[in-house]
Amino acid sequence: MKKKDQGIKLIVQIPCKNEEHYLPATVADIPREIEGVDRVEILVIDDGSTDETSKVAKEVGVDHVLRFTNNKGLAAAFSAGMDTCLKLGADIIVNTDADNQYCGGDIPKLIAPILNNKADMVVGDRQVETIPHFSKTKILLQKIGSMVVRQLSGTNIPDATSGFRAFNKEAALKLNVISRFTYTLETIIIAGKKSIAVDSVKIRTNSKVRESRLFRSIPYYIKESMISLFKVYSMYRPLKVFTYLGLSMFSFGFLLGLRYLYFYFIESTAGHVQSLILSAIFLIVGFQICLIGLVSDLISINREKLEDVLYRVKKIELGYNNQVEKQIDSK
Ligand SMILES: Nc1nc2c(ncn2[C@@H]2O[C@H](COP(=O)(O)OP(=O)(O)O)[C@@H](O)[C@H]2O)c(=O)[nH]1
Ligand SMILES: [Mg+2]
Repeated sequence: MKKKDQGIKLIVQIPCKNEEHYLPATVADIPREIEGVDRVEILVIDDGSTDETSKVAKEVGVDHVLRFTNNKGLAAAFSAGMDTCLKLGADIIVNTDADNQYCGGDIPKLIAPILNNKADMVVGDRQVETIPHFSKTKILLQKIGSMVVRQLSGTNIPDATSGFRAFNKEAALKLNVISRFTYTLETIIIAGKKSIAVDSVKIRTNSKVRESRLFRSIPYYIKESMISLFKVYSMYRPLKVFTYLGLSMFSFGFLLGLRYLYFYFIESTAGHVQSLILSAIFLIVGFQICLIGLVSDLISINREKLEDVLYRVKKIELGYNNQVEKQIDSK
């Protein structure tokens, strides 16, 4: 546990799966002395690598290695890393990729808004359109993805899939990730919904050393991203999601019903029973989906309370409960 007089501690976490070849360059690129920070440490999360990632990490001077016995996925590794950083007494956590995609020299720029108390979470903006090795399709997908995330989260982040990020303790305590595939989109939505102050700074990227493992194929990437977005958004705004869905079905059924009544009373033509049945089905199902929305909303209120309890428990566990909140300005 961190002692009070130790100053500001920054931990750079690197989630890794089979990264023995690229990790040394990534670690070498991380500055060990940064203005405004008293100590810089590095944590590698070795997600069940079958190569020598953990050994290499120690050889190149990584301070902490968290090793999983099997592969749990990037989002799980990210969360476990955040937890570990907090336990190691981090005041600021920076996440970066093991393939040296992001320029370590930009870490001071990335953490500046946190040091200046302007943000709780900062996302590095790669300016994807300027990256030479990104295909046109990849750039377009990243742009669309970022736009959707901006809409859903109500934030203004230009590069939502960037893995180069900084968090302060407050943000790290509040972000509970549920996805398995990626934490990038989810954390921005949670930040928006929980009013965590998010900022973005332009950062540089290094040249490509290997193919992306997350962007395995376009359909896979789209599918996983959409599942993650839908799950998280409906978790935080269930009433909205279900009401939109339910009301559109209900409206369709209603219009179909009107059509039946028109034929029955005005035109006095028999038949159209099939459309009446369809109308009834849409009306009933649409109404029930709205009700499911209500129930989900009640459940989500419980989740909010549980998350608040979790936040407080984590603080007690980490020994923060005796520290006066930064925001309180007492005499
Ligand atoms: N923990 C964990 N990390 C992974 C996994 N797959 C990729 N990564 C890490 O995620 C980061 C980004 O992966 P990368 O393949 O470069 O994807 P990119 O961001 O699309 O370039 C790297 O640090 C990888 O080591 C995984 O299954 N588990
Ligand atoms: Mg990469």
